[in-house]
Amino acid sequence: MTGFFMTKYDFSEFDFSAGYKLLEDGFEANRADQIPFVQQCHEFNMHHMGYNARTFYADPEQFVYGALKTAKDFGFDTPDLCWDAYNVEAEAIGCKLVTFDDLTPAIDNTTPLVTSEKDLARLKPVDLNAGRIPFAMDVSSLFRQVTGVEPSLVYCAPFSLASHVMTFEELVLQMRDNPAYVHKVMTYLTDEVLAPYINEFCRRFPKVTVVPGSDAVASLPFISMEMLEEFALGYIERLRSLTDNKTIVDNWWGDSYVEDVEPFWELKLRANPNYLKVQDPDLYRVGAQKAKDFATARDLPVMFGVSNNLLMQGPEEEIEKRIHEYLEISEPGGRNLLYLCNFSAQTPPEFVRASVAAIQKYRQGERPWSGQHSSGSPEAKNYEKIAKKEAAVPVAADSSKISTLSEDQENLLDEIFDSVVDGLDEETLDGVNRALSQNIPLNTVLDGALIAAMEEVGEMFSQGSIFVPEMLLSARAMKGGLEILRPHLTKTNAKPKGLVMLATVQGDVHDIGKNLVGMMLEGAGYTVCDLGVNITADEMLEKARELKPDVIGLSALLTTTMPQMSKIIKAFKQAQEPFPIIVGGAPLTQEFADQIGADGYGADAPEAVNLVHQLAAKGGNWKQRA
Ligand code: B12
Repeated sequence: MTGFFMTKYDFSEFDFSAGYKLLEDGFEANRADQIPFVQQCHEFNMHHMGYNARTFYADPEQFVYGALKTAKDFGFDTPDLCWDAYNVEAEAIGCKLVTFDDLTPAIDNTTPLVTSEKDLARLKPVDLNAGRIPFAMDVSSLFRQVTGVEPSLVYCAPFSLASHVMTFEELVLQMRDNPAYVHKVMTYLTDEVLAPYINEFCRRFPKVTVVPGSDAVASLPFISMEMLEEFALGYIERLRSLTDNKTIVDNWWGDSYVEDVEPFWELKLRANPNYLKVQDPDLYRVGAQKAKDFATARDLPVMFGVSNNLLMQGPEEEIEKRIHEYLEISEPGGRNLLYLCNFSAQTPPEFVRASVAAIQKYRQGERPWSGQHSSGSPEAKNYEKIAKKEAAVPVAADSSKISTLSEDQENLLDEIFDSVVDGLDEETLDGVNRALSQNIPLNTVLDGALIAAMEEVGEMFSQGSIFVPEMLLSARAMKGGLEILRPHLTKTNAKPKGLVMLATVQGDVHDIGKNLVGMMLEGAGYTVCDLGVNITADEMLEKARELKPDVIGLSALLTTTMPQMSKIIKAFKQAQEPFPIIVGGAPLTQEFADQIGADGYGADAPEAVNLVHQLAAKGGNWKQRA
């Protein structure tokens, strides 16, 4: 490990010294005459080189050669040596890594590594020869050998790592229920996994001064600012003190979700005192000038991140316009960096070329969009927020049953409703128990309090007045209430509204959104069978034949995995299995859903519930067609 490489690739064709000089100068006042750019693009490198992902993410020589060759082919200032940053440490301590032929590998946390303090006690300090830690070290060594530049180890920050080992939902719920347990998990990950790994890296590469970490999970609105400060920032600061202040984290999203963004930026600067980084879509919504002013007032460089969606979808003119706007706002005073946020395997090479061409054009003084700034404008506020369809009318609670209740009983239903909305488990359980002992009809408790409360929560989430954690807490309170009612409902033959089967498609392990959809559906009275993540068309077919669901819901968060949805729908059509299939996930649109022949598209969890209501109200399409 980290020896001298006798490599079969010819690295002599590369010279990025000018780009690295520019990059270094970009951080220093009045040194850079041009604004340097960096890009995240490991998957694009793999695709451009025609490599298989299983070797590319395992063979240091192929990985480094692919990065350097692609950078040269496309004229990047410097190559991107960042690998799949979220996976290495998790795999090394025992999480399951799934690999693919044409996509970045991913951690499958369907069966979490840590579900209790007992599991935690069994975990050992990280073994620095486990998983792909040797790959990460070797990539760094080889990179230094062939470029003469010090490498940077990109690590997975404590909070995102905790979401891998515990699952995101459990992490969020336990932060409220048992914060001491979460602190133990975070301390283990920080002290016994990340610090030893990073310190070993710094021992091997003593000239490295900055070790950047990735922490996308610790973003708004997935967690609140308070959670972020205590559980994410707290351990980044702890890690900094254990690593001679070399570690930083610079990729929290969600700047546009808070009314006053400056306190959020102050937290960002504690995680990364070196510069302020803000990326699209938040940057475009909040305004690049605002970010620039904030950084300048603190005498800090600023890094502007250009939207991966824009870079992938174009058009070229919009790419140029955005890049020129950010470069122009960057310029006065120097000390800026432009970040092209993720070229994926699906980003068309012509858009990558257009991005570099736009930068070169600007550098040469050709500035057709000069003075035309739109980030931060009123129109920009909704940038990349999916246009809301007109919300379907939710199924109303059966008010005829409620009206026969006494005033005390109605007050009790209100109490249960409020407990669910506020995410209070014990109060919800207590209220449901009291409702049972007072013989309030079961369906009234269900429809008039529990389900009605989740409808309210869904509405609040859609309006942006609550964040993901509040929704998770409400869903769990609702579930607790439902568990008490369930045996009684079964006795009275009350049936669930229907069965919904959910899955994240093959190649994709994003499940936070899908799980929320599942919880909201349970909250709305459906039985949910969640197949998990990375599910193939064959697995879907087999399970659907067994369960005969009323509706199937598919989720995808990556543009590279969206085509899997079409594959599944085709497989069902070919097999003449007429179950209605609905689709969702951040990069999807109604047009895409129509194009692949889905039976519906939902932009968020409340819309998913409405869609399922509509399809189930038709009696379940598949039953009619069968
Ligand atoms: C958290 C996160 C992760 C976590 C996922 C943890 C987990 N357990 O899910 C980790 C760190 C593991 C991760 C990994 C990766 N990620 Co990621 N990740 C994110 C992030 C920050 C948030 C996604 C999220 O959870 N949103 C919150 C939920 C609530 O929203 P949602 O999923 O959209 O769900 C809602 C709706 O879409 C809808 N919905 C969802 N499913 C369904 C289903 C149906 C049927 C219906 C009707 C509705 C519906 O309802 C939900 C609730 O309202 C986004 C960036 C961002 N700011 O959005 C990037 C992002 C999605 N990731 C991205 C990338 C590139 C990756 C990686 C390749 C990283 C890398 N470079 O190595 C890997 C890929 C792993 C894999 N193969 O899947 C890109 C995707 C780019 C693209 N468009 O293709 C994004 C956009 C970041 C970026 N700009 O580059 N990621």
